Amino acid sequence: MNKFLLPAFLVISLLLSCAKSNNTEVEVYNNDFENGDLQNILNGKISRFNGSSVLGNFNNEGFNLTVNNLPSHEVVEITFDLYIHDSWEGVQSANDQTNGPDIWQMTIDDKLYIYTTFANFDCIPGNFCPPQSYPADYPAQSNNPKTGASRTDLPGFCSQVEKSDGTTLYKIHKKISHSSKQLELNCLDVLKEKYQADPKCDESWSIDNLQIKAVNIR
Ligand SMILES: [Ca+2]
Ligand SMILES: [Ca+2]
Repeated sequence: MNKFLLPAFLVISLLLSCAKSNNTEVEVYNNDFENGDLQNILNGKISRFNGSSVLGNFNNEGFNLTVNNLPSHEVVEITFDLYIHDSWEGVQSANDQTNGPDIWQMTIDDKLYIYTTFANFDCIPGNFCPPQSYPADYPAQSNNPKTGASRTDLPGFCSQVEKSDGTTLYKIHKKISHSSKQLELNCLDVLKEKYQADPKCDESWSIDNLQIKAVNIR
């Protein structure tokens, strides 16, 4: 390389790396629920699942988290573990509403970002394999049970014993345009089940390791 080109290349590289450093992110919320912190959460409750404290479990209900005083930002990143416990039926029974559809949704500031169904079955060859919407939105029904899951080997919620339905872990990661100083996260389900002695043992969900970052991209 020409002896003048190398210093020029280094200066340009340095300028580019400085430009990138303007892209800042600030963690505005982080909760693993291990210390029982339910501050700013409406309808929050904590249970033990698989050796960890989780937010939940929920059946035909949900929670509301408000985060205040966000710094200047254009984007927020939301990540959490979503546990789908036991026998969700996905898009089944959409006509008679007996066992499904089993809907789960997430809104931020009243805007819907996830509106889906989960089917928590193991597909056995030769048997009916009830589809789910996730990772697409309801009423999509083109995905097999547990599509997009991170783990499928966890025990059910009540028995805490491994069984065929068990619990499925989905890693949720959403990056959305957002600039206001306050953020309201709402997660809830609309679960359908006709025959059930104990709804929260039949099908439910919980959340862990909830983190929210405010990102400044200017
Ligand atoms: Ca935890
Ligand atoms: Ca159901």
